[in-house]
Amino acid sequence: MLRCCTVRCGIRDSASPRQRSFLLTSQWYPEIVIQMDRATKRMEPWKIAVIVVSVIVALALIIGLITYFLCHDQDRYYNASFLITSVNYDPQYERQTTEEFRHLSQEIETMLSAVFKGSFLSKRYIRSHVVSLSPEPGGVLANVVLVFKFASTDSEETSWGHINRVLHRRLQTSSTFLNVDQSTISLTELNKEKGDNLLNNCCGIRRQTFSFAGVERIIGGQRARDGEWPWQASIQLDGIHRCGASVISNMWLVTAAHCFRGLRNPRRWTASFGVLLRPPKQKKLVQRIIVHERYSDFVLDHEYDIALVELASAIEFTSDVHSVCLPEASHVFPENTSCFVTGWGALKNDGRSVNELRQAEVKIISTATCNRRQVYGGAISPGMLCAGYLEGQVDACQGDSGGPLVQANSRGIWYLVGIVSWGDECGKANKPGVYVRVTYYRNWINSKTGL
Ligand code: 4AZ
Repeated sequence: MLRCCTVRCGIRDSASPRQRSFLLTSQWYPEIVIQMDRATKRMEPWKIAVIVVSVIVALALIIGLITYFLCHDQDRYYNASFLITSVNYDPQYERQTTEEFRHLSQEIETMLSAVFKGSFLSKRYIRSHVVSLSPEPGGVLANVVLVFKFASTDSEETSWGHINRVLHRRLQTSSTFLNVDQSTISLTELNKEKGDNLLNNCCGIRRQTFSFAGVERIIGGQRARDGEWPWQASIQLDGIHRCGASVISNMWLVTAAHCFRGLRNPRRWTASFGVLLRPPKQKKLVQRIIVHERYSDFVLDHEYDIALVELASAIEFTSDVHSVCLPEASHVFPENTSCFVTGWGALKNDGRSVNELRQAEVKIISTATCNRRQVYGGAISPGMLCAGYLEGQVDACQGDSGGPLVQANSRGIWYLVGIVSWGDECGKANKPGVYVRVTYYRNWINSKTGL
């Protein structure tokens, strides 16, 4: 275009640089404008549309990004500690899974929930979780992780100040049972990593609340979502899924003994974690397999169907992979209460395993009912537990063996109730799933793992 312009404007080669420059500004410029004007006029409508749409999209993106960074909510974690003077320290508070720990923690969490829900922070408060109860002169020192949702525009100092003020103003007077010494209240902000770490190191916790859409089945059921059952593991022989298992610490899994029938060489076994078998979130080599010493590969009465798997290296606990709580040996899970069984097992009897983890809601059936002649006719021993429905349909199946049957307590903490063990086919009427009763083997688990 410029070359064509030189000819048309008639700039003389003999003109001096000053003259040239003058000629360029006074004579070329209008011509260029005219030319460009013509070019624009000549531009095809679709090109104009593309340019306009691109500009609009770019602007929307920029505005979206700015609003996201300025206005989106972010979880903030805090560590609160305070002395409770109305309770004497009980050595049972040392372990998170005792009834005593559960009871006091529930009281504390309910109190904190009332404190924040009754304050101007009600919409910001998400949850509180007691992580430890320790002895202190004059009472029990409670250590709690608090989770809030603040807009990213709220400054850290302001959020901390609001929470601290509410704690100091309302904590003392909020419970009739718990007396909090105000002078001991301390609040520190935790970064996300530290907050997540503290929560992920507590057993039986789920990152978020998942709603259950009625009864879902492993046989023909719906898939579980990321982080929904973070303690679920797959144990694999030569890289192929064989059984389910439950994470009970960063080094130990618990599963069914029959998974290792004739195959007890740990070097052939690996464990994977995460809702998908392929690709998994984490994978670990197996160091040691401990099958219950009274389990027999040859006696088919399904007794002592429990085994422990020690990993070669520790699992890195995340929101998607961490442990379930083990119940106390004395705990009783009442009949007819709801549990969930999860696994990659078959969707029909003698079917194949699936790649996506599935879940099913089942109910605990009393041993008396399960031992009825038309059900299992006396085959259910004290170390076993039945769960499912006498009408059938909802059940665990082949490939789910070794996997968890879990129940949430009133604090929303999940406990391992059973281990998928056996059954007469899958989903048949009067033939519910039979599970290893974890409370019955609680002391055996402790004797092997120290947990
Ligand atoms: C199995 O063979 C198996 N319906 C597991 C669970 C059930 C039946 C069989 C329960 O691994």
